[in-house]
Amino acid sequence: MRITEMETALVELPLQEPLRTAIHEIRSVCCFLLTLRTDEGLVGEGYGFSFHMDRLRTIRDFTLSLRPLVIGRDPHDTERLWTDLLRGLNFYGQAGVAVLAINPIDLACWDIVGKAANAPLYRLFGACRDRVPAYASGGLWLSADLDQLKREAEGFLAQNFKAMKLRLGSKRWQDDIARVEAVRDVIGADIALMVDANQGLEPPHALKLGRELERFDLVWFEEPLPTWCDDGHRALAAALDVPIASGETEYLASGIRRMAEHAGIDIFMPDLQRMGGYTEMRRVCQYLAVRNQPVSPHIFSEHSLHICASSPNATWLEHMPWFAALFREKMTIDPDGMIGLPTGPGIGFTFDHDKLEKYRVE
Ligand code: SMN
Ligand code: MG
Repeated sequence: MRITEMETALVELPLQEPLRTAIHEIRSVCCFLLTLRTDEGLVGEGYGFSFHMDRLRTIRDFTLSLRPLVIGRDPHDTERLWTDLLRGLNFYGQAGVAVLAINPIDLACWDIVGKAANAPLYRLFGACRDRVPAYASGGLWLSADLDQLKREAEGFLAQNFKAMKLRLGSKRWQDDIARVEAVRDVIGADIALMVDANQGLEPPHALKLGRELERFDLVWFEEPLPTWCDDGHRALAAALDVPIASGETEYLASGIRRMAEHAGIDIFMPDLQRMGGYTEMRRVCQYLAVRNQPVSPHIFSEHSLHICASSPNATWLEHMPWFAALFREKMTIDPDGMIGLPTGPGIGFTFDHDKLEKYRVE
């Protein structure tokens, strides 16, 4: 089988309202859709994402520049192709745009591999479960006031979620504690709660806040410090009872390995597009399994489902609803807060090009 064509499209999905985290101002969700066609008629789909359309165009252009390395290749050669793409981009570094540009190609190749085998990807990867526990992540932003937080937490419970994530990073730690209290008041003690400071804190502030957070029985305290701050994370993890989660902003296995060896992180959250797709993502999850460390993939829920269902050390799926509009098939949350794996071949979520027409930009 050979790849014969590579097509791209840009879409901008609107948000109901602008969102804020400790470091992001989010106005819309920009996605770059990639379609690979083959001489056997099978089609593979992958996508990348950014909050900024002009910067996403640069990623798209990097991906298109890889065309000569992709056309004519057998999509089953995922490892060989991935190595060639990374080597082809070596001049631009092993992080950032160079790696983000590889991700949609790798996803689309794996989609074809699954379709050729007529099996959902997680079954080809080696299944360990058919449903995964999910936490709600599309809400409880730093931009929400206490009343809005309470309404959103109630909304998540009504949608069957048994876990949810709250963004922190207020100037005063007391304000963050009030946010946690407001959400715990609504959800009670039995619903799992995570918090995410999005790298927004200085070490002394993170330590003070972390100590105050210990009484809320949190699943994790995510990205308290800048991603590169290994010494600070190690000190924090040693001082606090609440588990420290991080990794979404690291690139490739080398980034996750540095963090695992030096930062004392308890829970790892590799991000599919910063890993450059499934090929490296699976390597990273297996590396963490060998270290007996838990993993909870960062966003891209439809695609991360296959990682959660084939990694014995995966704990929670992050349910981020932003990308649902891209696909014909939809995830559903069972009464016990679990999400089932798709039954269709490959990724099992296919671009809804008709509905996406109105979001297209060029
Ligand atoms: C996050 C996700 C997507 C955009 C901004 C912030 C957050 C998370 O760090 O982990 O969900
Ligand atoms: Mg995060």
